[in-house]
Amino acid sequence: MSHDCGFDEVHIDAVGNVVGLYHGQNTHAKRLLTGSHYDTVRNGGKYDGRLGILVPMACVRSLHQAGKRLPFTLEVVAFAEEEGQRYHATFLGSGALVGQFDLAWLEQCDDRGVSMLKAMQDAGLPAIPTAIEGLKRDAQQYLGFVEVHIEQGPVLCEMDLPLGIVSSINGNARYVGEVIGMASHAGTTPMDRRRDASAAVAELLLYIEQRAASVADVVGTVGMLHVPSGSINVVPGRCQFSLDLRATTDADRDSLVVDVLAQLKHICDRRALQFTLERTVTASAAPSDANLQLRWEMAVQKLNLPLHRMPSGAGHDAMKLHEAMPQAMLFLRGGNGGISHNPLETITNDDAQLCVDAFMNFLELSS
Ligand code: HGY
Ligand code: MN
Ligand code: MN
Repeated sequence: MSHDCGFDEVHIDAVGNVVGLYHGQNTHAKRLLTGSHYDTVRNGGKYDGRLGILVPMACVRSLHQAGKRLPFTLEVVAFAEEEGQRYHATFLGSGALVGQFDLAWLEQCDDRGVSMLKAMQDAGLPAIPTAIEGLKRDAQQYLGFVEVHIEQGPVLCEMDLPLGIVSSINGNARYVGEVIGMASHAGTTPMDRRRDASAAVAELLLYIEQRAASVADVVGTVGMLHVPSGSINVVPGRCQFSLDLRATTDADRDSLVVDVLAQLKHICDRRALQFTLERTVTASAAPSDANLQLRWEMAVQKLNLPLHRMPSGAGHDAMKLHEAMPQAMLFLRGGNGGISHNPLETITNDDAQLCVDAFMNFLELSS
């Protein structure tokens, strides 16, 4: 994001978000906020997040080259951290814009013992509470937030559609936990005398798989499993794990959470094990704003493309901005069957161009 791309102002904010402003005809006019995240999951793809930064940048460049100004200022934000990989601070960048940066996060240490505070300072960020709290946007100054994102699933690919209209973003609850049993000799401990922590987590994982599969659009994932200082010939006395539980409604999400936590307790009681559990993410389901969604639909129809409305199984920065202002998203088809959070994530140039064209239509329809 730079001045030669056409932005009038560009800066890095107190938490590492990169913010670009393309002034409107009247600098006192309301702003339209857009953007996405530039961080990725470990061993992720190239387009998750970044597409939603590069597409509005391409629009700014076209507007600048044409000497065209919109009736509103376009504010493009590249969010510093959405995935919550290094620290348990999901939606860190977008959360700061809605006043939800938890200052306690600064004390969190990563797996090398580096605190978030030090990591921010090493990156040249002020990392001081007043600067961070000052990032909160006044929602009254905004028309809303729009985000372009790859679908990260197979739907548009299988329907052979380049663009999709997001109707709602699924609600999400995440936990990190540990089951504690007793390490013992793998050769001499009889099967009925073990307090095997990893067997308990395995039992929970299979429960989650069948419980989630029993309700439409509900998903549950144990993405991280770790036996600390495990050995091939030792019954695991500890097993760390994560939970990622999602549904299209908060009610379905919460019902899944209740069942999974009850099953965890039941398994540990039966096996005479203990467990710890920390909730790290609670993100409410985020229905799209009807007016902004309609404008996306009109923008896509202007390209003579069919409309397909769909929920988002993935979480996005838009669900954070949803807590402060109207939001709506546009999906772009992913290649390779829509695989994502994987280096095989891919898009085509033609589809990317359609996405830019749809965004330009959206801006014109908003003018
Ligand atoms: O996990 C998600 O849904 C997103 O990639 N943060
Ligand atoms: Mn992601
Ligand atoms: Mn993403």
